[in-house]
Parts: sequence; C-alpha cells; structure tokens
Amino acid sequence: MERVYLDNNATTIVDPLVKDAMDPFFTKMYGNPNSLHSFGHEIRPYMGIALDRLYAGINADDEDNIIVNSCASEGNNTVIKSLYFDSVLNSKKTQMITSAIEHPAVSEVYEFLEKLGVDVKWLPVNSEGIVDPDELRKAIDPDKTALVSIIWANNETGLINPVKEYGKICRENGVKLHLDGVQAIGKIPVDMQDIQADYLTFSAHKFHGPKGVGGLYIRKGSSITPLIHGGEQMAGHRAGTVNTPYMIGMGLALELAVKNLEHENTEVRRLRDKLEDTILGIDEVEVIGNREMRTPNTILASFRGIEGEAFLWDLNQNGVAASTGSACSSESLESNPTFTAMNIGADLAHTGMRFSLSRYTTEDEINYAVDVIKKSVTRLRAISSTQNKEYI
Ligand code: C6P
Repeated sequence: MERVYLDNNATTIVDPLVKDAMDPFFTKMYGNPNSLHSFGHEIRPYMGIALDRLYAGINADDEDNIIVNSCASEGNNTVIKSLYFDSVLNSKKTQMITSAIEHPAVSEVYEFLEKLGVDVKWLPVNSEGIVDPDELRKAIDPDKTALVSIIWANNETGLINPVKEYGKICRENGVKLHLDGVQAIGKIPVDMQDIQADYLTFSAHKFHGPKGVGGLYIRKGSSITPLIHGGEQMAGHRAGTVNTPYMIGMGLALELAVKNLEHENTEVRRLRDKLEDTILGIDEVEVIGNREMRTPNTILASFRGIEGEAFLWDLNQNGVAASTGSACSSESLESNPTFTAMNIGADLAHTGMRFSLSRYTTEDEINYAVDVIKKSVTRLRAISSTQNKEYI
C-alpha cells in the first residue's frame, strides 16, 4: 500500500460523479448566468437543481435563503461581521458570544472585533469537551447580545455540541444563533427545520465536493449585510459572478453525502472504532471525548512521550496522512486549541494526532494504518528514551 489518507476533516477526495457533473460547465455551458443571451440562460436550470439539492440536503424551508459563496471561512466572516455592522456598530447591542473551541474562521474574527472594542464572551467547554447549554443561558443578555456563534461538530475532536438546545435558548431570548456546520454536514443529519438556528455555514470540500465553494444558510426573517458589494448575484447578498460548475458540484455532493449518511454511521464508524481500539491498546494513549458523542469519522489521540511534529513526519514517511489539528494552523507549533480549552496537560497537548476517515476509507487501509501507527510509536519512544539517557 502506497499511501493512506486519514485527514478527511482537512479536505476530502471529490466524488467522481461530482467531477463528471461539473465537467460540461467548464467548456460547453460556460456562460455567465446573469447574461441575457442563450449562453447565460441555459445555465440557470442547472443552478436551480443545485439549489434544490442544497435546500433538501439541510432540510431548509423554501422561504429560507442559501447563499453560495467561496467557503465556510467566508460564510463565518459574513455572519459575524454583518451582525457587528447591523447591531453592534450602531450601538443597538454591545455583546457577542462564542466558544473556546471554535475554528479560527470564527475565533479570529471575534479576536479582531475584540480589538475594535466589542465585548466578546468566550464560553468554556465542560470536562466532556462540550459547550454546556447552561453556560450559554448564563452568558446571554437579551438586551445586549447581538449574536451567538458555536461550532456544531468540532473539527479536531469530532465532538458534537447540543445545538438543538442552543437554538431553544437563543430563540427564548430573541438572540440570533450562528452555527459553524462544516464538520457536521455529511457526517450526522442536519435538519434546519428541527434546529432553531438563524445562520449555518458549510464548505463543499468537506463532503466530497470541490474546494473553493461553500454555503451560507440564512433563516427567513434573518438578514445579512453583504461582505462583498458590487452586484445583484445571490439576491444581493453576495456580489460576484457565481462559480457555476462548483455550485453544481456542491449541490450533487451534498445530495450524495446525505444518501451516504447511513454508510457513514455504520461502516465508517466501524472502521473508525477499529482504528480507535487499536490506538487505545497502545500504552499511555488517550483518545479525547466519548466516541458516542463524536462524529463517526474522527479520532483525536494523544500519545505520551511523542512529539507531535516528529510523529506526523514519521507517519507520513510510512504513507499515513494524519494531522496534528486544523490544517490551517498546522504551521504553528502551538498546542491544539481544543486541548487548551479542555485544560489537557501541555505534554499531552503537544502530541495530539487527528485521524479522520471518509466513505472512501477501506478496511485494508485501516489495517495498514494500524500497523504503521504501532511501529511508529515504538520507534519514536525508543529514540526519545535513548535521547533522555544521553542527557542523564
Ligand atoms: N477545517 C481542518 O483541518 P474552509 O477552509 O473555509 O473551507 O473551512 C474552514 C473551516 C471552518 N469551520 C470548521 C469547523 C472547519 O473544520 C473548517 C476547516 C480544516 O480542520 C481546515 S483548517
């Protein structure tokens, strides 16, 4: 076996059906959908099908809005900055709430707003790695809170937050709720008629669609101020010529992801559990979070006595691709933000290794990965004990 890809929370392979569905829109039907001639007109029915698939995929109401954009980072920035412009800048509200375990596409936006003087409340996580709804209830001030942003499923641990409860609390208090749904979609059911959130963000490349396209769901009655002005595309919510091949690809990718949810929760979960059981069989290893409370594809494990970067390098040398945390913060050697939020000791925090599977992961790949991980841990621990002896 040459290589095994276990970094599907960073990005996924594009489903070949998705790639084929996108193909005609590069060289045959390439018109601008806003053009009035036939090259423009002929694209529109396909965009309609894509939108229908997006609505169905998250069970949005016909009167809700879905904005197609470039990625979830754009969606998160749009929601948070929009509520800042609309509610905080004009002094209607002064406070915004988020959690200690957000992806940087949320946490860094709030850090930026803090520098502008916004009162940002950072909700802690409990010992299980979850944002406790009671903490949210305590932090909300109906007169002051402009927005609550919380990650649905954490990208590092896979831990799933109780978003239905957040929805009820926010609704009772008349406060807008924004969910980062990137790691939930395609792994667990996402039903926007069941969850009382006002905004949901997602990226197609996390569910076997192309990179560079995402979606922002906006509930009927909620609005946004566009981040990008300059045209009437997306009903005036986001200017810029729509990336039609990618929008069409994202629609099909979401439909296929929903069709595969059963497989995700049986077969992918079985392979994940098999890998996890082996990892737990190695001495001095800890897996973060109860597996029943996590997305079915994710493991975040810490291996005492092994330095994370060295481990990643060794796994990669032997054909196994994993990650020490978010791909976008992989160049910093800081400890994993989730570990920090969960108060997990620094020596463990620096060894966090994320293994994330997908519906393309095979049993043979898991067997191979198990073998590589065991040998790598033995090798690296032997090296570190030799080095320690040299210093004595
Ligand atoms: N997380 C990871 O390795 P973009 O890059 O805009 O498509 O997605 C950003 C994003 C937002 N929210 C969550 C929960 C995410 O997991 C991500 C992407 C990847 O964990 C790449 S940094």
